[in-house]
Amino acid sequence: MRQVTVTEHLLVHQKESPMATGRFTRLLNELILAAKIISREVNKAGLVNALGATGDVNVQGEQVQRLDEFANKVLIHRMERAGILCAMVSEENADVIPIPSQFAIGDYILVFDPLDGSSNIDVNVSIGTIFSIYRRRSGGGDPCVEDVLQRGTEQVAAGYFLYGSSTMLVYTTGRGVHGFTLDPSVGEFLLSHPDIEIPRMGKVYSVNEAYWPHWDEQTRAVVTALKDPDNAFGGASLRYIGSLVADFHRTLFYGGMFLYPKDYRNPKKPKGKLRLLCEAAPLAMVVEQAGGMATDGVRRILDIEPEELHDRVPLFIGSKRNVVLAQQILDQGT
Ligand code: AHM
Ligand code: MG
Repeated sequence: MRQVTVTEHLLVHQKESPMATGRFTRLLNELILAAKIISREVNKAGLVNALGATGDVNVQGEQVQRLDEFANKVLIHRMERAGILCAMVSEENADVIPIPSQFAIGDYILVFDPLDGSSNIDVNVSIGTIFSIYRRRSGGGDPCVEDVLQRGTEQVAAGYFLYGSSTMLVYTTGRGVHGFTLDPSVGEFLLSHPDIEIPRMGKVYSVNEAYWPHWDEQTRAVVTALKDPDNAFGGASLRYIGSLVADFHRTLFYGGMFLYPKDYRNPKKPKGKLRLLCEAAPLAMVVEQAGGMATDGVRRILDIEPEELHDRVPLFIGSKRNVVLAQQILDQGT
């Protein structure tokens, strides 16, 4: 059987793009190597004392897990040496991560959530790495925060690695969405899901419904509609893993909608929990490229101008029909 490796796939795309210099392909290849290292560590986590918390609290006020820290270090270590980036942003770091002066500087910016779904690490539930790539805005000199604060529409590429029952890479460069599965026997990601398209409508909804008391009336009305067998949503099923990458991945293939709304009565989460740059924008690019939709309840996620590196945003993401229907219910309250 003819099997296409991710490198081959990247090279074909590089050839099709008039702007391609090969640097972007190198960037993705470095990222893939980092993800393979993380995947290896995740797979043997229970054996090598890699589970549990470090005792530190990150910039988001969350417990840092040992594997969070490991994944963050691997990504920074590999990517700063690649010679292609001018800066990085990690969910785990408060500020922009500069490229040390001993390494070559490029003009791409990498934004990532090193290990999404950390709270699931110790119980062997799927987790993932989310990434997003931009070009820098300004010319030379040290890149500043403004270089990084770009709308999702400016993303050159975005995707995620899912460390699940198998390790997968799903990514887009703006020409459709493609999925690759890591074949551990050869250490290569092989094309397993070309041209992924999300169903136009799906019956599965995904939300942490324990937050019902924190939601406003419109959000409650959306979730009530999702349960109603007579509603246009079609009488949904609920699935919630608590790992965004895993919940998103299921939504991408089965259709439906994932939502993490704002917590109206929770002063800690007035905009929900998820981060615009590290989580929402990359998945919004993937879902749109697959024919789906992502909003914050009012605006298209990709059009939102970030104000700060770790801005949070409510997220409604999935099949177009589901997100439009949710939007219509939310609009009724405005
Ligand atoms: P993390 O990036 O620190 O793991 O946090 C984000 C995670 C998402 O993966 C998931 O969708 C969400 O937190 C779950 O939050 P909650 O426990 O509030 O439902
Ligand atoms: Mg996350």
